[in-house]
Amino acid sequence: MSYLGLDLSSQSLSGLIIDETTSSFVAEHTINFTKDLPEYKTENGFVRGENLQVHSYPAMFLDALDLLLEAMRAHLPEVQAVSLSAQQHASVYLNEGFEQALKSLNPNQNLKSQLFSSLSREITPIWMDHSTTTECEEMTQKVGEQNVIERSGSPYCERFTAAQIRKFYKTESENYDQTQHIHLVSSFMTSVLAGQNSSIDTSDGAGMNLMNLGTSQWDPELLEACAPNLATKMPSLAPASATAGKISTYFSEKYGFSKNCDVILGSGDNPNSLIGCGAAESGTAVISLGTSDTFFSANGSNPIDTKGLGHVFGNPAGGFMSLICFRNGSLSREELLAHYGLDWQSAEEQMLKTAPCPIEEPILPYLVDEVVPPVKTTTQVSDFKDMDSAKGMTALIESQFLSLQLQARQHLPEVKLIRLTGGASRNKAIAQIISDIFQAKVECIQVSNSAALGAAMRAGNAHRKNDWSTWVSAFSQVGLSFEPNASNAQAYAQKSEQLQRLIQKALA
Ligand code: XUL
Repeated sequence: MSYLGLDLSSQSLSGLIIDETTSSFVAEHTINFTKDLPEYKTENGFVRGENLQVHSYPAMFLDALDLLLEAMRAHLPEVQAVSLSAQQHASVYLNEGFEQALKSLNPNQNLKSQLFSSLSREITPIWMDHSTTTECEEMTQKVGEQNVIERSGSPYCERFTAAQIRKFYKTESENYDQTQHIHLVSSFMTSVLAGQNSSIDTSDGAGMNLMNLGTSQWDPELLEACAPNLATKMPSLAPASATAGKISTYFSEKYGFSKNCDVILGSGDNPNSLIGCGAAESGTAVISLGTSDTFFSANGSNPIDTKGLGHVFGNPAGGFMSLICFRNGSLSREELLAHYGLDWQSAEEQMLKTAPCPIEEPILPYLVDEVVPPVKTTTQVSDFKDMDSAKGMTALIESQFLSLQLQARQHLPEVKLIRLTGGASRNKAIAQIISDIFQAKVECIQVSNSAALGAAMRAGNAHRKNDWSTWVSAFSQVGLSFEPNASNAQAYAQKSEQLQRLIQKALA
């Protein structure tokens, strides 16, 4: 019995097939947006516009899906169920032709040519877009900060869908009026796979500032504050384990899927990663090292983070998860790496010999505006010119995780076990620094794409209706693990205090 998990991240679309019977990984493939679809002229998979706008293209996602399934076709006939993970918050806008276009997809043509005319907006604003401060302020004024936190689990945030929808309505009102369905990327791609308009799953739906966490339904007051007639444009909400339908005949005829293959609702990358990392029960924190770094953990049935320091999303296994997102993740680390002309392997060797960094003061690690703490860009790679590469890389990475720990502490005062995932989780130096800073055991799960794994596990679990533990013990295997070095505890505690003072100064 095999299951396909798809992961549409900021930079790529990946597929991972797992086999439940043999507890094995069958196939994996990735389409890199920038490299494999150069006609969209993206950099790292997205486009930076003016005034902090960042967008991607739904048409590119469709092209990537055709390319990926073509490459994986040998394994697709065995797939019993498929589900998808996608970057959170990003929205896709569709007109009245969408449902009919889905129903009449012709396998002799590609997806893009048949669905392009259903888009009422050519771009999708993604989670890196920071251009909607005014819209956040307007909605906060109407609803009240504490009220939106208690209803939706987060204060109004620039990257969240409500602020993006409001901006679209304000700046392109005609196109907004033409819009009949507003999807998240996860529910858009799920609709395509199932050949019918899909529900949004409540885990990813919680990242929109529109869903009421208490009722798991759209919140009329939040919809009203966002844009006119919004209730008529929102798909229904359903749990992540719900079935969107059987796979569309486009995919069975073109790529050889069985006609019986189930499509399980898609969800966000962080909720999927929680599952893939085997952390769906409270007690284990996850740090995901990707384009953004995120810190998250399951938090039982308690939906409220009254301080609104981070966000509360749904846990696809039931209950809720809390999450903090940091914009200075891998791209900032890689910018400095490129400045030193290093590759990760040599940087890792140098850093293992250098941590803790011998420089006296930590450096503010914000090469781009940060979400939490809300500090504007403080640092450029040229600020590292007086440090050799070993010190510079160590200084940046230590400060990134000291900053992350300062925020994480406010959610989870005591962290005993961290599961590490994402591209950079293969780096032993980074893992050891995290273990030393938190003075906690760090375990790296063997599969680096825990979001695709989580989607595949969700597909399997929803199809088989069996226990999560079966999937976790078979697939969320721990590879390397790191014990905290007690002799570094004091140096990091001191640096943490210094960094906190620097942050307070930057915020003043
Ligand atoms: C979470 C967030 C990011 C994206 C990245 O709130 O914005 O982690 O989901 O894909």
